Amino acid sequence: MSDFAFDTVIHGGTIVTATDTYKADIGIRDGRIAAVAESLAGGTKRIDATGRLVMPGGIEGHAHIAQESSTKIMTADDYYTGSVSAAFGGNSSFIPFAAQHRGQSLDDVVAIYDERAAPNSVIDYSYHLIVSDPSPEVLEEQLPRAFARGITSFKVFMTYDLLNLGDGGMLDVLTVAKTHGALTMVHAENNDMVKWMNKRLAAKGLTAPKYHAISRPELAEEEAINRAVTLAKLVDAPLFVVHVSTEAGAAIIRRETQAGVKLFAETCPQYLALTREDLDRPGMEGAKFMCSPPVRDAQTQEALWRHIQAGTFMSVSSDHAPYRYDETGKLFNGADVPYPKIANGMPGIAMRLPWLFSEGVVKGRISANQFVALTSTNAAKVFGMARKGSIAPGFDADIAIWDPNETRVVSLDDQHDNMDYTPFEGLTVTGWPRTVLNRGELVVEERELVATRGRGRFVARDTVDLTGRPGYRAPELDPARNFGADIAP
Ligand code: DUC
Ligand code: ZN
Ligand code: ZN
Repeated sequence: MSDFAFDTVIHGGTIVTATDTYKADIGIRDGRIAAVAESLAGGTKRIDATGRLVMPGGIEGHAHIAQESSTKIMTADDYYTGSVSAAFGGNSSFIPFAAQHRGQSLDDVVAIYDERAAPNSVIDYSYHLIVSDPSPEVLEEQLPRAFARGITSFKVFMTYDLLNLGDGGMLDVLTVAKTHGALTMVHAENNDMVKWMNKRLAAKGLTAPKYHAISRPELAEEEAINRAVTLAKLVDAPLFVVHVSTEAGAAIIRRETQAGVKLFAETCPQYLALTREDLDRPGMEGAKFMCSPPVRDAQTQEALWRHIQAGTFMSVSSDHAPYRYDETGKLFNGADVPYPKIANGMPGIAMRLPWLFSEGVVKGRISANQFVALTSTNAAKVFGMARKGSIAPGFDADIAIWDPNETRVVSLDDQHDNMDYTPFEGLTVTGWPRTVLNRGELVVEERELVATRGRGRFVARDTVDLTGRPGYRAPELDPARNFGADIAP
């Protein structure tokens, strides 16, 4: 191979993957990594990465972009601002949700999100579906069609009246997912516990935003995670528990993963960075920190860090759910409404990686390799993006070049989203991505956006990789036990 065969050479940097840290150059041709070697000459473009860390671009596995909530409040970010913000935060691809509202066909949902994403995204994208209406047509025809198109994961809810599927609905969708090699993601909070808490709080007039954090008890998450995992075990289907916010929930994930259950889970920076005291602000300001499940306390933060260190979580995702602090978002239903009428969610897609690098790697809680696994490599594997998430010949040239020493105080200007606040405002963060490539093309160059709108491509994803996860056989559904009832999915 000629030295001059590369479109781009990144030279002089320190490569960090999920397993290794070493000095080498990277040669890129036709959007892929063509060579990794001690020294590479040539390249139509040469990028000097001296003193920098060269890591796989982040893969954001949990974001709400151009998505209406079940009560019809639209997120502030569309696929342009959402992808731009993601890229400034070191991500080279993302997988937002495409949400079904009851009565809608999944074919229509996918078509709507294609229209929203394709002309706008500056980075590669895919979707997780949100399934709220598992009718026979959805289960038997529409979901399999979506899987065949490479949308191989979907989220279901155990809470919210307009989304909650009930245990029977969960079993139905888990079974379809298992049959097609797809992955069910779950928002696990006990709906009736939350409604009961809401009723008690309302009766006493306790409706300020800070009571949101009280209304969704830790036990509601613990109970629902336990139930979701048990339902998945019954049908031996893979399950991904999103936004785990409690020590007890994480402990269930750890125990059942060790037992071989086909289980995956994530937590999010807000559960490590914020506490319920952040909701206790004058007037409605606490609404900015409302998300579900809610942020908890310092003891929980410590416990979640220990679970990150021990490998309980396969990823740390942003759960970017941007609702502005105005009448389009948080104050959609009025400037002085009870907390159940305020949209749940906060922005953070640009902060996920810098915050985790600073609090995790710089402060010595996790290695840089663990950081890469948690922010890119594991998501690529579990969500079926075979060509992404690492730096090696044959992989897409999805690369983030970081200055590990740059220290800045977080401000709204750094977010490049369509928001009017960031919950991370004022935090001091060390280590920032400066340049991001996606399939070899520069998206952000030295903190300047250089990508054109709509350059990102849809990624058709593979089925979930369950290597090393033997699963669980319920005796009553085990043909080998010969109970004479052959009904196992
Ligand atoms: N669940 C999410 O994943 N994000 C925002 C709100 C919610 O309930
Ligand atoms: Zn959720
Ligand atoms: Zn979410």
